Amino acid sequence: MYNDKKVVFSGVQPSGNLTIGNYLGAIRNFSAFSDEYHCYYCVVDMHAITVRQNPAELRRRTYETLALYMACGLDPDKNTLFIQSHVPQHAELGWILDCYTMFGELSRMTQFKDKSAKNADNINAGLFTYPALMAADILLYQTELVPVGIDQKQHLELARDIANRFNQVYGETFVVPEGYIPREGAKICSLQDPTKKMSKSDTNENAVVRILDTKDDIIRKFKRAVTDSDNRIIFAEDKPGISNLLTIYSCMTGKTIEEAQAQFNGMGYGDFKIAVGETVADGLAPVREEFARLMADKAYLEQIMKQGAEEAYRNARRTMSKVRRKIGFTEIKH
Ligand code: AQP
Repeated sequence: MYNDKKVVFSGVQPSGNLTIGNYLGAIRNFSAFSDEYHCYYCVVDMHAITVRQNPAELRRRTYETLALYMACGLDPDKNTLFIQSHVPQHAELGWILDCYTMFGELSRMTQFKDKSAKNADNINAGLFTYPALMAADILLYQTELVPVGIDQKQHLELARDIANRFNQVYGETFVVPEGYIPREGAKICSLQDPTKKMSKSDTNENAVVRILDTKDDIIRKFKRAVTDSDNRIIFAEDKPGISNLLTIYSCMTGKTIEEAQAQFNGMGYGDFKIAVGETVADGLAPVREEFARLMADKAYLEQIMKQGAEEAYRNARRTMSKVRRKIGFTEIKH
């Protein structure tokens, strides 16, 4: 805890155009913490390069992700918004924590298994040690709470294990963080395979609704969403497509699943899909407008990056000096 406020940390990879999964499962929930906590929201570009990125696109998406944070309601004067690679302590602590993370633990990570299968020609060491860098991101700021979607739960548990292990060896060094997984929207699924989560790097564009898609594109994708051969609009385990659409609708409107079911009772699937598409497109319209305004002022975005990096750097340094002392690194006075 610094400045008497407890800390929240979360990050998003600029590894693709963000989806409504990233929005509903994570970003949209971030601003709720801004008053009570010191919030660090990071664009984790170092994580993004665990999968090969086009340099110009990575740079553009880094600006875009920062602009999206703000367009989704994060005030840069109330939250520390920054880019991971601008604060070198992430890499420094990441390496140290690699040495406190077991090969067996990393081997069990389902995201590593999924991403290795998808990128069989580039199963690099960074992809494998990704969770140790994520632990560093979180532990560097003495974070209490990490708002994430359910896919990050396993990584977060590993971050807790690493923190506990380090604390046991060296005495209290890190706050052991808790996850904050939203009750609704923690796993938004693909529109083409609703048994899988929606991912920004999915190559099937019909599977993914992006925050910045046009209204027409959003409605077209929802119209093509995979459902089933039944005709009942109910939330049920054997109806993943319909359940996913009901979840998306309920997250966008704030209505409960029961209210949504009652509202669509008796409607055909075609009309239901259009109604969900329109709700999503209209709900995201203000975000798209604010995003366009922010992206037109690159100098302003750079000023926010600088302000965020300086603030993050100051607090990251405090943790690092403690860590270096505890593990026995020598220090020189500058
Ligand atoms: N489908 C989802 N439903 C709910 N939450 C989700 N998140 C991601 N997908 C969903 C949450 O968004 C935050 C940022 O995710 P990330 O950028 O760190 O990477 P990810 O979890 O690997 O997300 P993607 O979209 O699947 O990216 P790629 O395709 O690059 O791997 C996290 O809090 C995540 O839980």
